[in-house]
This record gives sequence, C-alpha cells and structure tokens, in this order.
Amino acid sequence: MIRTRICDLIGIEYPIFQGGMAWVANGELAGAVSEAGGLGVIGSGQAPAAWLLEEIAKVKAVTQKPFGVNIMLMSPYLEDVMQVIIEERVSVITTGAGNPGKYIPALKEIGTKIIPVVASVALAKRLAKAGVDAVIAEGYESGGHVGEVCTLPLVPQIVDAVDIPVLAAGGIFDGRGFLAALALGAEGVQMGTRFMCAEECTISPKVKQMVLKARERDTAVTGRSTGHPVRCLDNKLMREMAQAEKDGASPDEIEKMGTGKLRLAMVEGDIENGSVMAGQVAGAVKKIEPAKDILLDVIHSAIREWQQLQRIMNQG
Ligand code: TUI
Repeated sequence: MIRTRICDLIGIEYPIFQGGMAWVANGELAGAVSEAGGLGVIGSGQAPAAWLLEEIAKVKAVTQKPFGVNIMLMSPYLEDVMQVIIEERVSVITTGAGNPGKYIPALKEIGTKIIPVVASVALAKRLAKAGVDAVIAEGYESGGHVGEVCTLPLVPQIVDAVDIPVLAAGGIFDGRGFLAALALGAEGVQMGTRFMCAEECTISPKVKQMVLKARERDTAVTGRSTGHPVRCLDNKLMREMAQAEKDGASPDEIEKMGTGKLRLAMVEGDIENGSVMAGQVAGAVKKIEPAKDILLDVIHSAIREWQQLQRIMNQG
C-alpha cells in the first residue's frame, strides 16, 4: 500500500497522474487511467471547448472515478474551456505553460482542486500563497514545454519552499523513479511519455513506434529564442528548427515553424515534419500495454525496489 496526501486530497488509489498532453491525452486515455486507480487527465491544449466537452463525456462513460483536465494557459480558447470545466464540475485541474493565478478563486468556489505544473521555486511559492492545492514540479527531462532545472534538483527545492503536497514530473517511468521522487519529498508523480505507449492512447501508431525505438539521447530542446522551449524526439523538423535558430531566425519565424506541428505528428502520424514531443525517458519505454499495467508496474516495482533498498540501508 502506498498512500500520500495526494490520494486523500483527490480520492484516488495510486498517487500517479497521467500527464495532460495536448493532442495525446484524450478521453479514452484519461478514462482508462482513472478507472485503473490513477488520475487520468485530458489535455485540452489549444482545442476548442466543444472538443473538451466530448472528451469529458468519454471519460464519464468509462469511469465514475475522479479525473482531471489540463489547461494550457496559452490557449486561445482558455475562457471557453474554463467555462466547460466549471459547468462540468471537473474534480482536478492541472495547468501548464503559465501562471493560473487569476483562475484560482472561481475554481476554488466550485471545489475543483487546482494543481499547476511549475518549473521554478518562485512560481511554486507564489501559487501556494494564492491557495492552490498542490503543485507538480516538472523538470527539464520532460517532453513538451520545459523549464531550465532538472527534476533531481527542482523537486526537493520546491518541497522545502512550500507546505502543500508536491508531485514530481520529468524523467519518471517506473518504480525506481517513483521511489526516488518520494525520497525527494514528493507525494506523487506525473508521467507522460510512458502513457503515450498505453494501448488506450489513440495517437498515431507511427509515433508510438518512434517512442519505442528511441534511445536516451534522441530528444532535443528547440525554441529557446521564443521563450517557449520544447523537448521533442529528433527528426527533420527539429533539425530544421535548430539550424534556423543557429542562423539567427527571429523568434516569430521559429514560433511559426512549430505552429500546428504537434497535431501533425500525433494525429496525422507525420513523424518527420511534425513535432513529436516526448521526454528523455522515451529511451526506456519498451512496449505498448494497457494503462492499468503501466500503473501496476510502477507500484509493484516500487515495492520491490523499496525492499531492496531496505536491505542495503540495514547492512552494517
Ligand atoms: O506546459 C507544459 N508542457 C507543454 S505545454 C505544450 S503546448 C505548447 N506548444 C508550443 C509551445 C509551448 C507550449 C506542450 N507541452 N508543461 C508544464 C510547464 N509549465 N513547463 C514549464 C511551464 C512553465 C513555464 C513558464 C510554467 C510557467 C512559466 O512561467 C509563468 C510565470 O509567470 O512565471
């Protein structure tokens, strides 16, 4: 049994969130993760509110357990999406790519738990003061939009800076990472990349195969000049963007090269010209399996590793 404040706060069995990945985490995936005892999270990305409403219905068709919605704070549909979240009384909101401060009062009023993804101690402290329920400390190893600090130094510094529960994200794919996160003071983890290869994940099979074939050095970060650096699997688009940045292209030009490319990869399956956002753990993901098996593998391997650690710690 593994139980933390996160389990009690949300009413879930395992303190494991599935990352709310845009164009990846739809109702099918989120429903499967929640039904299996974790927290499934729909990634609303830059999708319109009507899409979100359909995905929420898909989750509710397969589970009565709590689920979350991730809001991407740069979305043009943010206000409408927020309205759907409020009307549907979604249990948990995670946020990314910005500061959700101004939405906190309305969400608190309806009892929605607010758990922002942060990449710095400063934002974690500000949001804790503003009344969020927990934070997800996401390190540079993760896929998609990244901060500058790696998970190992980021998590304990945020744990020491706030009193609310902290989850760790970035670089976690099995029981060893889960246990390491707990050792750093986290009370749960969020995993994205491994869930891309869940059976219930409906992204293009070509993307899944690319993740399965990836090695640990196959991701790269581009887009620093735009202020929104993203980690993706290396491909033609990544090489072109890196070259354009080297050649001094303007932030606007770089931003344009990435527009629409996440959908192109994840939905259309164009893994050369699309943006295949994935974390450094892509190299460790070796099979396609049900979401439930992913959750159980993390928990069971954490328990095995814990017994092994206890033997080591008790020696001498
Ligand atoms: O948000 C993510 N990961 C994402 S969002 C996304 S969609 C996108 N596509 C192209 C460009 C940008 C986004 C794909 N992956 N993770 C959470 C996260 N949030 N990582 C970093 C941040 C972050 C960064 C700066 C949060 C806040 C922030 O500054 C806000 C402030 O006011 O300090």
